[in-house]
Amino acid sequence: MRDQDDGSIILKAVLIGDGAVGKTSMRRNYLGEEFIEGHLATIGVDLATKRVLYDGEVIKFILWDLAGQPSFEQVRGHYYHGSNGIILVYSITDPTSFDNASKWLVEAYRNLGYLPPTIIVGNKVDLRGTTNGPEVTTEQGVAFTEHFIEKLGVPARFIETSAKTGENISTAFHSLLEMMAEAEAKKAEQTVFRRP
Ligand code: G3D
Ligand code: MG
Repeated sequence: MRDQDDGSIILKAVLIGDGAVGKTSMRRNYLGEEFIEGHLATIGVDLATKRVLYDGEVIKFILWDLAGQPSFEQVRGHYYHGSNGIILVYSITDPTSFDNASKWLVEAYRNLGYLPPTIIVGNKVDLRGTTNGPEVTTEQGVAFTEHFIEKLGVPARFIETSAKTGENISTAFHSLLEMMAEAEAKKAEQTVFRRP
């Protein structure tokens, strides 16, 4: 989709994953508070945007972030609609959030009917080795992502981040942008090709 004001390409990405894994913190770390463009009060979603230059084109990158997890049941359809990319977040300090990661992908697929480019994020790496409880290892994250790519044939990448220290946060978003831009370019090519 293109912005009607300046013709820039609009790419939408949704943040998904269990509560308290750091989705909002990641978004804030990447964009800062001031970039919140709107709040869809009725469905409890914050929309944050950033204009980025990719391959000589201005891209308006819109991130959808749930303002509160509880009301999500009623809004999922709206939330996922038209997504060009997914940021699936779990916390390395919360193995349950990792176990639930595949459920989130299934639910995204159910709502979209396809899976767009996805970045799988193990957040809170700054806490690795500091908790007394079980943690999710890098190898587990890698294995999950490889399994996902193999099973579903979707472009996906894995990264570990800290929204607290900022480690790998911009790399994660840029990596997703790259995959989304590639997917869009491919779609555009196919459209041209199909024309009589
Ligand atoms: P959510 O949007 O996925 O629900 P939030 O998660 O971004 O609201 O984060 C939940 C809590 O985890 C917050 O703590 C936040 O500060 C913390 N957090 C998020 N990312 C990181 C990280 O990378 N490292 C550490 N150490 N903490 C993180 P509070 O105490 O405010 O609830
Ligand atoms: Mg949040």
